[in-house]
Amino acid sequence: MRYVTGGESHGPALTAIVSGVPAGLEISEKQINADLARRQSGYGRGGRQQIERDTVRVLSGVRFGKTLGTPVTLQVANRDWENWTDRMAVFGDAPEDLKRETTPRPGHADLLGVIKTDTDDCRNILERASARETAARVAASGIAREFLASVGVEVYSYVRRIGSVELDEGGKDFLTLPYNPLDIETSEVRCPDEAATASMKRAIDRARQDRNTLGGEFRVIVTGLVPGLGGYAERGERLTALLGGALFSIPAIKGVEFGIGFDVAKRPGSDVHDEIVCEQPGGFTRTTNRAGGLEGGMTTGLPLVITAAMKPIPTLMRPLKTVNIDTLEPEEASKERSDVCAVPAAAVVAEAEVAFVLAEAYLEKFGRDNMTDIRAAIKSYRQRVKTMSR
Ligand code: EPS
Repeated sequence: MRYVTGGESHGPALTAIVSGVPAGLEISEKQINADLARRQSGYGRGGRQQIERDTVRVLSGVRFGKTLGTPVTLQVANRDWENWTDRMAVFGDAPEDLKRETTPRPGHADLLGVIKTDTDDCRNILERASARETAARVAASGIAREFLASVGVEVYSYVRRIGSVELDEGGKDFLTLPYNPLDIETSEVRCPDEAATASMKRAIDRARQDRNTLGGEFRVIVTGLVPGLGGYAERGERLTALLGGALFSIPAIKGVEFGIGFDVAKRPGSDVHDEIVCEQPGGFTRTTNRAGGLEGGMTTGLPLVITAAMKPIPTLMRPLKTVNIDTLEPEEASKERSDVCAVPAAAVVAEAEVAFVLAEAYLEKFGRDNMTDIRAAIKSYRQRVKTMSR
């Protein structure tokens, strides 16, 4: 299963085409819209989210609510487009009074995009480098999520840090989902703890007053996976690499850790690896989940635990110094309407990316044509794994 997206932030729409989708998978527009709404939410978002009401339109690949096994085309309209029809016109000349963006923001793709594409307007870059594109990713991954749900896999995310405010997670073993999903979904920053939520919101308020921005950390947790997804034999099948790559493809993601993450470098081997036991019924499992559900590039069957760090958004209301690309004189970087903090939204986008990689890993292992054969293959594999451990 693969996807490609098209669309500018202030163009008419964002589009995603998902190919390699098996036939017979039930798709719910409502579910995709719920994920789109989760991506739009979060304390610290900017004015754009007041304009948009992201909803999906499915244009191909689905009939009577089920996939046909053909490419699925999904579209999310940009409501803001109507305010940009002249400045973002697809054809015709630029308006006489068009104000080009000539002061690239440090930390954004502006400057290097201008150099790379030989343009004199940072808008040509920022329209696509904008995290608005992630709405198309979330829509596309709706297909992957439906697939995973239909084989018993659930994908969650929560925020564990905003700036210097960290959720105290002492004592969590990650052998199961450590929080109640409702506590996550009802927090304005996707943090399952009320006191931490309040502190994070205060930190965002302070950053806004200071005309600054904040990054943070979030976790994605996936439950219900079969062991042995991915592979150890080829670089392109190691899930650690595929998941890491997918997460690093999200704008502003600067770090990804699995399980105890960088702590592996500090601890002795006996405090890093997870001892193997065989339970009846159930089969092979582990007493700890420090590896975060991946060993040798494959799933262990325990929850997948991934932590990612997001940098603060580079659009600052108290801008950093830059150089004007017309005059080559020092100037302040451009100020665009933007978010103070988008960590909760990035967590939802990360769920989407992780879901896509895992859905593809299932299809690689269990076949791609139709849901009946795939479900049968998973059932028989689960049975074999159980029998092996008797
Ligand atoms: C975003 C839409 C954008 C930004 C933000 C994310 O809308 P606008 O540029 O019209 O305000 O709010 O984009 C960025 C953070 C960025 O760096 O470009 C969205 O829908 O997620």
